[in-house]
Amino acid sequence: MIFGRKNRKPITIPKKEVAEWKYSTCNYCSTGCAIEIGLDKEGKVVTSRGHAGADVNRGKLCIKGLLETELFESDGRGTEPLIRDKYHEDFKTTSWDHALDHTAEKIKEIQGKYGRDSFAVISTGQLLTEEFYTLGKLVRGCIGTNNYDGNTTLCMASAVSGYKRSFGSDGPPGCYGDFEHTDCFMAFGSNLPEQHPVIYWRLKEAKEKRNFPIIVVDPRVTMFAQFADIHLPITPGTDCVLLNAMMYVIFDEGLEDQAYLEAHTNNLEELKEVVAKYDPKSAQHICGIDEDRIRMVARIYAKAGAAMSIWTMGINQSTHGSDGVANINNLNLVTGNIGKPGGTSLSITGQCNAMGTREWSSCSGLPGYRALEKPEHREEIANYWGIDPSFFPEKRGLAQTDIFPAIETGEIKGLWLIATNPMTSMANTPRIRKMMEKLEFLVVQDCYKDVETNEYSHVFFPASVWAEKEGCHTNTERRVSITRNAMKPHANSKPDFWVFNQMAKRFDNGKVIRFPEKPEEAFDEMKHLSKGENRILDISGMTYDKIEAARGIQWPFRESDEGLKGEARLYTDGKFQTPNGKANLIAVNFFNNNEQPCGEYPFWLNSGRVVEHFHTRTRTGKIGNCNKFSPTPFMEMNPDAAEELNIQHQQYVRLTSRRGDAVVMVQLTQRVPRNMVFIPFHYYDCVNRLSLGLLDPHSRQPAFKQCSVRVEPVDQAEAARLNAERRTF
Ligand SMILES: Nc1nc2c(c(=O)[nH]1)N[C@H]1C(S)=C(S)[C@@H](COP(=O)(O)OP(=O)(O)OC[C@H]3O[C@@H](n4cnc5c(=O)[nH]c(N)nc54)[C@H](O)[C@@H]3O)O[C@H]1N2
Ligand SMILES: Nc1nc2c(c(=O)[nH]1)N[C@H]1C(S)=C(S)[C@@H](COP(=O)(O)OP(=O)(O)OC[C@H]3O[C@@H](n4cnc5c(=O)[nH]c(N)nc54)[C@H](O)[C@@H]3O)O[C@H]1N2
Ligand code: SF4
Ligand SMILES: [Mo]
Repeated sequence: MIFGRKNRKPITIPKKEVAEWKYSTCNYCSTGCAIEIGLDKEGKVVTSRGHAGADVNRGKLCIKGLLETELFESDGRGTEPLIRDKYHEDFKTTSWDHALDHTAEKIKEIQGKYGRDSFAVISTGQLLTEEFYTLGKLVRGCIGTNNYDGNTTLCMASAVSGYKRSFGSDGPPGCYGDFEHTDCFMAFGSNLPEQHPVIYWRLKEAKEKRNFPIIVVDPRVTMFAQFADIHLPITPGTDCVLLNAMMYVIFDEGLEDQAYLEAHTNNLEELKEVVAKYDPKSAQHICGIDEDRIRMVARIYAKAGAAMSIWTMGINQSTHGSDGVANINNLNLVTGNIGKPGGTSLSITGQCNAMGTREWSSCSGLPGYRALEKPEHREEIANYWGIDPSFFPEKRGLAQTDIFPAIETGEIKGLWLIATNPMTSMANTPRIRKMMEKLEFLVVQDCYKDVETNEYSHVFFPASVWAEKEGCHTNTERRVSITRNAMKPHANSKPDFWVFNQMAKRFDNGKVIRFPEKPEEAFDEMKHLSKGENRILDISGMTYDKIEAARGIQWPFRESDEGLKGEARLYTDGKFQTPNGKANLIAVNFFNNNEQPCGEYPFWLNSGRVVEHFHTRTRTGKIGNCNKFSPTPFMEMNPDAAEELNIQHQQYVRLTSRRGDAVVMVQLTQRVPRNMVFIPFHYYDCVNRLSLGLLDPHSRQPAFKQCSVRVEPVDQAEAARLNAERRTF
C-alpha cells in the first residue's frame, strides 16, 4: 500500500479566460458589496469575485453574492410578456407593444370609472435608483395616482419614520468605519452574521483590534448573540421598555451628556418625565431583562467614550417600530453619541437599494427627500418636470399595508406590482389571496414568471435582472455604488427603466415630461435636484465614472467637493434638519397590543431569515448551492417544549394561528426559548399564513415578529407527501 501524497493528483483549478471584468454591486442585501463579473471573449460569464479595492467588502462576499452570476441563466425567468383576460385562464404570449398598450388602456379605464387613486402601484427596494426616479416621474407625474408605495413599508418604514421624528430627516447618520472608533456596540433585533455577513466581518475585524463590548438584544440566541459579550434575551415587542429603563439609570446616575443635550436637543423635560416611570425594578418584569443587567448595560453604554447602536427588523417590524427607532435615537442623543466617530444611531438597511427608493422614488413624497405636504417642494418638482403643480396631491396617499385592505373594501380596483411578491411576503396571506382575486386588473413586473403573485395577474412584464441593467444603488451607510451593464437582457426581458419609459409615452404628461433614454441622464437629473443649501442628500459631485473609480461614494458629495470621498457621517456639527436645528427627543410610552401567547395558542411566533436564502426565494431557491442548505420549510423549536408535546427532531408538525395553518419540519434547538418558535419567512404558504402583522401607528409597518400559535402533531406520511408536492424550485 502506498501512503503519502506522492501519487495523488494535485488539485487543478480550471483556467478561466477572462477577457473583461465588469464592475457591479450586489443586488441582494443593503451591505453594498462590490462584485467583479469576469466575462470571456464571447461575453459569457466565466467567474466573479469580490472587489478587493472596494472599501465596503475588501474582496469578501457572502454565499449569495458569490453565486449571484448564476442568476442570469436560472430557471423560471420571464422570457416574453404574457397576457390573459381572467387570472385563472392560461396566459398567452404577446408583444411588448400590445402588453404596454393594453395596460395603459386598463389603467385609464379604471381611473376613468373609479377615480385616479383607484389604480395603485407598489414597488420595491430592489430596483436601480435611476429606475426608481423614473417610476416616480411616471406614477406621480403621468399616471397621477396617490396610492403609490413600496415593499419598504414591510422593511424600513419605521426607521424612516423614527429618523424623521428625531432628526427632521431620513438618512442614517453613521457608517461602517464607526466600528473602528467605537467603545461600545449595541445591536437591537439584528442578526448581522447571517443577514449582513460582510458588515459583520467588518465589525469582527474592528473588535479584534480594539476589543470593545458587543451587546446583542434579541429574544433568540442568534449567531450574533452567540458571538456577543452580552446577550439580552428580550421579551418580544418590549425594546422600548428596556431603552426607557436604560435612560432611567443614565439620568438617575447623572451619566447623561448634559452639554450636548442643552446645545442640540428639544423636549428634554418631557423625555425625563416619561423615563422616570421606567425604574429597572418594574421594567424588568415587562422586558424580561433583570434589573442588574439593565443597570450594567446602561452604565457601560453611557460611560463609553463613543458608543453606537444598530438595529434591523427586530425593532422596525413591530407595533412600536417607529417609537423603538426614536428611542434608540434618544439613547444616543442623551449620551452625546450622534455624528461622532464610533458614536451613532445606524439603522442597518434591508434590501440592496432600500435607500435608493427612500431617496428618489417619490413613493411617500417627491424626489430627493421632498414632501408632497410642502407647496414649495411640489412647485420645484413640477417646474423641473414641466407640469402643473396641481397635478400632485397635497399629502401622501395610502401606505403599502393600507393599499391591500383598500382592495378588500373596493376602493382600489387595479394594481401594478413591481419587484415584490406579496403572496409570500405579506402577513396573513389567506386574506391577501382574497384581495388578489378581487382585483379587476393586476400587472406583475418581475424577473421570474413563476413568482407566486403572478398566479393572479392579467399582464406579466418580464424584467431583466441585476447586471443585465445599468445604474446605481445606495447602501446602508449612504454609499452610492454602480452596477455596470455586463450582460444582454435574458430572452425578451427588458430593464425596468425601459418599461417605465415606454409606459410614459402612453400618457399625456409623458409627452411633456422628459424621459431620458439612458440611466446616466436620469442620474444627471437627480444630481440637479439634489443641489441646494441645507440639503443633506446631495449627490451633485458624482458621476458614474467617479463612483466606479472610488468603488462607491457616500453622500453628501457636492459639486464643489474635491477628491473621491463623500462625508462619512451626518450631523457632525450637531445641526439637524428640524425647524430650530435641534434634534427632537421623543418621549415613548410603552403600549402592549400584541397578540400574546395564551392557553389556546401558547407559543410566540417569531420569523426572519437564514443566510443562504433571500426573501421569497425567487432567486436563491433556484441556485442549488444556496437552496440545498434549507430546501424545506422548517421551524426552530426548543427541545424541552418539544418533549412535552412528544415531538421529535425533523418531524413535521402543524402550526395553527387565528388566521390559518401551516405544516413545517421541526429543528430542535436551544436558540429559541421554551415559549417561542421561529420560522424563516422564505417559503410560500408558510409563516405568513399564520402571521397577524398589526401595524405601527406612525410607519404602517407590520409586526411580523409577534403573534401566537399552537403546535400539533400531523400524520408524517401525509405531511411528507404534501411537502413533496409543494413547489421546490
Ligand atoms: N441572508 C439574507 N440576508 C438578508 C435578507 C434575506 O432575506 N436573507 N434580507 C435583507 C432584508 S430586506 C432585511 S430587512 C434584513 C433583515 O435583517 P435582520 O433584521 O437582521 O433579520 P431578521 O432575521 O428578519 O430579524 C432579526 C432578529 O430580530 C429578532 N427579533 C424578533 N422579535 C424581536 C423583538 O421584539 N426585539 C428584538 N430586539 N429582536 C427581535 C429575531 O429573533 C431575529 O433574530 O436582512 C437583509 N439581508
Ligand atoms: N413573516 C415575515 N414576513 C416578512 C418579513 C419577515 O421578517 N417575516 N420581512 C419583510 C421584509 S423586511 C421584506 S423587505 C419583504 C420582502 O418581500 P418581497 O419584496 O415581496 O420579496 P422578494 O422575494 O424580495 O420579492 C422581490 C421580487 O422582485 C423580483 N426582482 C428581483 N430583481 C428584480 C428587478 O431588477 N426587476 C424586477 N422587476 N423584479 C426583480 C424577484 O424575483 C422577486 O420576485 O418581506 C417582508 N415579509
Ligand atoms: S453581504 Fe449582502 S451585499 Fe454582500 S455579498 Fe452578501 S448579500 Fe451581497
Ligand atoms: Mo427588508
